[in-house]
Amino acid sequence: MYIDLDFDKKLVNITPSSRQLKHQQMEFYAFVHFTVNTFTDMEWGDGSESPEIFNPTQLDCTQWVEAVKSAGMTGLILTAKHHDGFCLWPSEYTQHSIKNSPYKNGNGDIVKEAAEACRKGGIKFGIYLSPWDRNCPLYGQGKPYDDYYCNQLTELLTNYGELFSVWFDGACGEGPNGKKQVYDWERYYDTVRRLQPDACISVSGPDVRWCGNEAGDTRESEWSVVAGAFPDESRPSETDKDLGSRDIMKRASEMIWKAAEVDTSIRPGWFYHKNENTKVRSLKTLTDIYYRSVGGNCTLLLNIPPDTRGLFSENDVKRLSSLGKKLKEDFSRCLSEDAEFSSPKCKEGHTADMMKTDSYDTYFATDEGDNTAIINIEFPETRKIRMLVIKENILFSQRIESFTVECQHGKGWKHLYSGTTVGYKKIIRLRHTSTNAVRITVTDSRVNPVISHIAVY
Ligand code: FUL
Repeated sequence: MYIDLDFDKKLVNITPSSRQLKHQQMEFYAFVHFTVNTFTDMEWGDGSESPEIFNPTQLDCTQWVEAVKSAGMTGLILTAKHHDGFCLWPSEYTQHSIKNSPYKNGNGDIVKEAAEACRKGGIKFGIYLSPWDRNCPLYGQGKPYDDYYCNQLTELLTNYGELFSVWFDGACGEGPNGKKQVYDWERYYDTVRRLQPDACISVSGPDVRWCGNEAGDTRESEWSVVAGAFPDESRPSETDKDLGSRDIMKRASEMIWKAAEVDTSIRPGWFYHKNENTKVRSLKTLTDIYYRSVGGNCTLLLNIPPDTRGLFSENDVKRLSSLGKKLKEDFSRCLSEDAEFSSPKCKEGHTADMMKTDSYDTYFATDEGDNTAIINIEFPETRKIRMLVIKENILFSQRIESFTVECQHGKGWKHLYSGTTVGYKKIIRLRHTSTNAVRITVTDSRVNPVISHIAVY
């Protein structure tokens, strides 16, 4: 295979910012969709809903946080305002908010309650603020609406502590006057950077990329090094299969780091609908989504919608805790801790045993330009293996293009898996196999592979 080493070197120059790295390490976190839609049984409100209908009678953000934590999630993003324009906090800039609702006689602030519950529960907090506002009369008028939007952003970015994500939805429909707004994204980004420099600006923003669907589907090859710009009309769409292969990147005029986030709901809708109480996704489906996303170089943003009481529904709560239990069990016994890691070749000081610890401080690598590697993991006795975790040291970019996994079988080796990208984390579920040893062969990588961790379960 002909490899252009100079070009590969350009690719591996692209690495995550510290905010992007922290975000990726969160792995799995929650989305909470809550607004007037919860009370009208709709997915999108049109902005004409009366604030009077918003009346959660038993709202308890601690219940949300406990449920989210039981699944192993590390953060929560709340829809402070969805397309209907209704604000879950008492914004100074509109009457279309919680302050004109019966909730706490107009004295409530659900953004505050959620932020505090997250902080107390030890998870991170983020906000979704829909740029599309179907209630605001200024929408579609250009600067006056951007002023309004930035004022609201400022309220959210200054009054609720540290945020890990500011989630911008690209949806841009008509406002109450039939006009569409041209969003001043650069101004929105500047506002976030100024007031919350550690927050990632997600989806319609520079830091975190939409995975391209809302079903929980993932790509086989997910690259975090993608094109920022193309010189011509050949730009792939964000739903395309290939966003980061060498062929695609050769056409790019700018290269950036932007890892994918899989956003999907635990139910068919983003908002609560009573008739979906029996349609909560099964444990198997959720587990599959988890393994394909978190174990496929993506983060996972799973939505759980509170009901009209302001609580997560019983079925959702049960499902989250079973998911957490299942994931804990799956990773309860590491089989490679006392195994012997070896490799026929490595860069000086970066031997195979350095992959035993899950840390970027120690890592395995081969010499620059040597883009293949063989890693042997020998157990003290025959073990039944079910799962393999591989993590690249992404401080050195994402490099692995293809690899295989085999296990020792009699005197030879039996093929178990062939894969493409690894990135932040690859989880490979293997058919239960009894073996003495596992062999991982990196068959192609950019410049040379740099792997921080491998574990067998
Ligand atoms: C979409 C919205 O239209 C949906 O209602 C939901 O909020 C989803 C996460 O993003 O663009």
